[in-house]
Amino acid sequence: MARTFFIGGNFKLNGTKQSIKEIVERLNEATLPKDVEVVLCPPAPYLDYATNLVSKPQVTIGAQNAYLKASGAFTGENSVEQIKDVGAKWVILGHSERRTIFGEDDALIAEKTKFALDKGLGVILCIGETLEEKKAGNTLKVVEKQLDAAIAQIKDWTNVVIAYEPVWAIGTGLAATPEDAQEIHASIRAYLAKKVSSDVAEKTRILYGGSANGQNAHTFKDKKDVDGFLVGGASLKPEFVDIVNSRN
Ligand code: G2H
Repeated sequence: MARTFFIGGNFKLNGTKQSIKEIVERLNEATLPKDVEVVLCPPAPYLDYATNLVSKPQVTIGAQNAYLKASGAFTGENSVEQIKDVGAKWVILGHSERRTIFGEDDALIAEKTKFALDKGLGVILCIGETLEEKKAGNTLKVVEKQLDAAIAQIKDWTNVVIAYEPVWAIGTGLAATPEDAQEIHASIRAYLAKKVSSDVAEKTRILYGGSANGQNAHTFKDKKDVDGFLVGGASLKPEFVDIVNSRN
């Protein structure tokens, strides 16, 4: 079964109205493959603005985080309902920066995932090991534990995309090799088959994230379990278009 190539652009805490306009307009004007799904994730203040700028059907907007309450006394948070209200379709959950800087654990991320899916947002669920965990040979143990929490909460996987992002590769310029990424992605897919179902394993997109860029994206082209990328730094640059086109 062919899984639609998926490219997420995680702007993190970067961007202004001007720079976000330039990124979206670059995509609006580019020739993109029809069978690609692009999700741009600007900081929350720009979700509405970005939603109104996109003109291509294969490009939508996503948030970088969402809380698990619809409304109320939760200063500083953004709700799934508000994210949907401004036209965004996706949310990134479980990014390593949320886990390490903001102390989000597997249980909270799983709960947020369930909440967002129940309300109709797609979820880009991030998992990945640290350098210490990799060196100790614990990569699979770590990602399986992260997945276990989500598996316990997710009933319908249709709107879930998994992003495998080794923490040691994030923002370092040191991407995993295509061979290593393929091996981990295949293991993640096998784990989904074992713990959820072979159908979900077959259909769920597994993205690679961690220093993906315009130079290296095409080297993952023939890796059958790499279904796209979650791109950070390079999503702010013109080379993002090359990543979107990297399967051509
Ligand atoms: C990993 C990735 C995007 P970068 O965080 O989620 O960022 O491509 O800058 O490593």
